[in-house]
Amino acid sequence: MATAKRVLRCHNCGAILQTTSKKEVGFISKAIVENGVPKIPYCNSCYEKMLELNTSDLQHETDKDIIKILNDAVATDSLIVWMVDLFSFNGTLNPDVVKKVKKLNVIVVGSKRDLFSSGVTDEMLIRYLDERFAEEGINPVAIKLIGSDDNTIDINPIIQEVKNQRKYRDIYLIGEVNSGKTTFVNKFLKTYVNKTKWQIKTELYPGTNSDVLEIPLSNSSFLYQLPDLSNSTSVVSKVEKELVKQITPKKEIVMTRRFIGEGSAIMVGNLACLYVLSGKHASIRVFMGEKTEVKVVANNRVDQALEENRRKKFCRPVSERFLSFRDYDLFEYELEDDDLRHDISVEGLCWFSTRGKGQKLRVLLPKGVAIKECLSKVR
Ligand SMILES: Nc1nc2c(ncn2[C@@H]2O[C@H](COP(=O)(O)OP(=O)(O)OP(=O)(O)O)[C@@H](O)[C@H]2O)c(=O)[nH]1
Ligand SMILES: [Mg+2]
Repeated sequence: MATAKRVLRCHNCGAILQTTSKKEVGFISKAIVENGVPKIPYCNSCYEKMLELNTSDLQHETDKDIIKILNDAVATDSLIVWMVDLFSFNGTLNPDVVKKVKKLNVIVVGSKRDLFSSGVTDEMLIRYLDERFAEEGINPVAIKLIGSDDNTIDINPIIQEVKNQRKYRDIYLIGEVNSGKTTFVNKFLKTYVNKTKWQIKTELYPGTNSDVLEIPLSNSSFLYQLPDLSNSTSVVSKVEKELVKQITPKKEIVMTRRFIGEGSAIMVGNLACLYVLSGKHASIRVFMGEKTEVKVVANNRVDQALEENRRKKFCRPVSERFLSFRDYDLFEYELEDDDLRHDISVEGLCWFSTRGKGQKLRVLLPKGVAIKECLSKVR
């Protein structure tokens, strides 16, 4: 009597699994079968596609011109002023730029301080910036904050700090799109008096195709404002223009709380979602722009809820660019049980904050967007 042998199908495409022909459907490597077929088996072709689904290039795009210009900054041991937008910055710095400026004196300026409530102290934000830059091997010589894009803010303390640190050297001002460089320079120019033989001008930087603003500081030193660093890992670079307006806070950053536990998830429009995979009920704070909305759904309904939200727009912002789960990446974190407040930040959109109790969390976000877990910005 013959015994029955189980015939296995690929869990994804349903093809009958076979080890004989790579060209035919359902091919699975002999080695995998010999090591014991996985409980949920996939043919090689589906398996590779799945791997692609969950990985995407998180590299910042780096403009070659910026690197060329920074080579000059290195050669002349110049002072770097690095502006970061305190709302969207989540600690992911462009590694090529980091590598260049590491050996130089760097002053970090956090812009848009005015978007944080009065309960958030300068010390908290400065400590946050210090920790994020230190992680990348940069120990800033000073960290300053700047807020408000009207003219009420006094930037003299920053100018004084820059003067102290400069010691007759050139200054290179760098920062991502919208980090506040122009606003800062315009304020600086309000009280600037040109006592040099040079003019302020915007010119193609030698050997590049990039315009650089040059402000003479003495007859032999300049402030150079570089072109924008790429924000290719920010939600801002992935969504439609109108949506950028929606997610960028104009007023004080909103903090909303949801008390959720295992099996629940918080959607932020269709641009991010935090799932609680395991852990007790806990308060999760979401910090975001005033037009951004959140909604709690069951973990196992997230894909469906995203699909419904695209049609009904019950939780904004909704981008038309993300049509299915294939357009998102997933990351998981197991927080330490340290009772400290941790942030999981989605660059350019929001950050989730909760106390570390050893809970397991999963985050869904548009492919290529940078995510980072660290101790909280607002503690
Ligand atoms: N609330 C607030 N908004 C600011 C501040 N600084 C700049 N902004 C706003 O942020 C946006 C970008 O500022 P810019 O100064 O143009 O930034 P940039 O780095 O020169 O950016 P691009 O040249 O556009 O790449 C503008 O809408 C400003 O009004 C600030 O301190 N607080
Ligand atoms: Mg500008």
